[in-house]
Amino acid sequence: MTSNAELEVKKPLLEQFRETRSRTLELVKTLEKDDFVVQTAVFMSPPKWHIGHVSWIYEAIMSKLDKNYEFYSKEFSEYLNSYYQQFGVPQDKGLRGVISRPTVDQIFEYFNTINQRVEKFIETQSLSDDAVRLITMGFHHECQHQELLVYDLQHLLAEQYRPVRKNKIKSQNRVEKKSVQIKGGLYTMGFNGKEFCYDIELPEHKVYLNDYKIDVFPVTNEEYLEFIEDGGYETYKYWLSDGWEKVKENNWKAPMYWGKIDGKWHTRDFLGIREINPNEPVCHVSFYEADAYCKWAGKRLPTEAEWEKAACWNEDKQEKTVFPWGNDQPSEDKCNILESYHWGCAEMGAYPNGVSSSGCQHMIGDVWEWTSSEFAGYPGFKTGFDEYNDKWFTNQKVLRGGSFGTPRMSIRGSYRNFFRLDERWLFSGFRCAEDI
Ligand code: AVJ
Ligand code: FE
Repeated sequence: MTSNAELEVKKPLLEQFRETRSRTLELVKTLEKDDFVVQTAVFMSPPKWHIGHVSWIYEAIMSKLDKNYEFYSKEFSEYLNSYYQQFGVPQDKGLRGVISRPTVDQIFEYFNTINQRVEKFIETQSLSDDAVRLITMGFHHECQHQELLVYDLQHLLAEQYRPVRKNKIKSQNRVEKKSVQIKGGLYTMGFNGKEFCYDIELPEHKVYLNDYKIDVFPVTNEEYLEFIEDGGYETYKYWLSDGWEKVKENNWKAPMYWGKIDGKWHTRDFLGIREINPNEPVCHVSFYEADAYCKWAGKRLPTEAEWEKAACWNEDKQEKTVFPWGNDQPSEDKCNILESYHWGCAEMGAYPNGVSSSGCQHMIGDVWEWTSSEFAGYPGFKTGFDEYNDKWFTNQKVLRGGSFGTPRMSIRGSYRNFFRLDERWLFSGFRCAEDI
């Protein structure tokens, strides 16, 4: 017998689960079977692996909540375990695409079986607050992989012939280049909403900020081109030493996916091969490139605390909001990410361009924004799931905001994404800050 109180928790949990699972399937519905197996780079994963892995994580979660839980198959667990030593020795990431078994069909069968198991688990187990939190983390994990899957699909498909589609991207009408001033002092950073957040967004804690300036818009392609044309990639003095090494080692001359055709810069994405749109935020740059641009421009990257305060602090009301535009979740129709992927894909400005009360724009839903902050636990950090986030607390930088590929339900102002300093296959850009 399920009580009403339990139903109140279980019903939305089941709804969120189904919504998340069907979004995963939607994302791959136009693929051919051949597409599912290919891994186009060591940092990518084949679509079939994502489909399996997002399912496997629910098994990992259920095994933590129910000591008697039996995994579907040892072979599947070995292939689908990304990096959790606690569940055995994970397979080498670079080899995910050289394995033909489990087959694509078997992976989909697995996906469906796990659907039934999770639903049954939610329906029949008595769920503590911690159990609800862990299961919800499974949904958010799946959201993370939906975005990673989109990166991988772009890498897989943009490399191959595709007809050029009509460029549906809205131009952003960024006429004036300007920045806003933010008052310093003590700022309490971290998540303070009611819904789900990751362990790394907690606890809320005070940081001291000096007064600073931050740009209203992320750096655009047009602005970034000025850096390129001014010899940015050929001038050591703009670069961190490690960054300069990467520039030379990889022969970087522009952001990832850029190439010159008839003397003009083009990019390759879900729209096909198209000329650079000067108004879009620059995308597919590494931390090193973002940092070098800032140095060239006489500016700097914001810290993540500065980014968060500019995005979510309402000075008039003296309160922090969950999103730059307030506390309301972005609505479905304003950011139909699936529609974007399938029809001209990846539209910039997929989320409401809620101007933050500080006056900043496009802080969420265009590109992830590099910050100068090292990825580490906040003071008082407690792990929410061993190995998920906390073992990555070295040699990575925090990105804030969220991209046009981030699912709506997982977007919020306190979200901390993190990548290594030379990674640029994600939807990454940046905005500049300045001291006063
Ligand atoms: C936060 C995007 C770096 O890609 O490993 C996926 C997200 N964590 N599964 C990653 C994640 C566990 C993570 N990033
Ligand atoms: Fe994962």
